[in-house]
Amino acid sequence: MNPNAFIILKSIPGIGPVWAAGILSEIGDITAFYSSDALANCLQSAIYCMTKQKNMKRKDNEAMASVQKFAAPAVVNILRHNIRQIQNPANTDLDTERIVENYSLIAPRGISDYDYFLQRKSELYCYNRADVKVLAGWVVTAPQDLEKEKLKAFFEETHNFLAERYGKENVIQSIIHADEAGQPHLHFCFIPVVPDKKTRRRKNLCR
Ligand SMILES: [Mn+2]
Repeated sequence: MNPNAFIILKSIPGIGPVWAAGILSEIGDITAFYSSDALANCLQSAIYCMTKQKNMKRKDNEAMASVQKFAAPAVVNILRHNIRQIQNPANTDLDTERIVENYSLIAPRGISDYDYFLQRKSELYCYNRADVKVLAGWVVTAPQDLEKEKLKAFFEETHNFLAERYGKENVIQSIIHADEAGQPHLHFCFIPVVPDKKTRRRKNLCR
């Protein structure tokens, strides 16, 4: 594990020692996993722990983070949903007037996010099975008491930390939503890639 990860994570406004330690202990260091199954299990327990924590009352000065995983058939829709290209989304609390406040932390690539996803995925080895989780996402919600002027820095630092951790080339979307009820939050979607020691191929998280 990168000993700096805790310090870097904790330096993000709103992520205190408790959350930093929590995130690191749930997810560990992705590069430490040489087996995709080990990583998948870790992500699964992360989701489980984060779900359990939902029942705990969050302090106003704490950020909230949770993990999502998606199999291939869900990817195109989740990416479109994040950029508000779904006509009749399931969440009805979207405020259409505030959609303009949503923004991306990734420079335009000239191709759609889904096409970039397909392109990057084609460079990786991946089990050919329908249940393989080919996309993962962190949802990081800003602390309730963070001043508005600090929101931008909060999301940028969180993005930089995660992009460094999972590899910039694996980041598919990094989008701030300000048009939903509750606090603004970051959707950071990436292809979870682990190095395969045996074949030395770059390998996708596969389960
Ligand atoms: Mn959202």
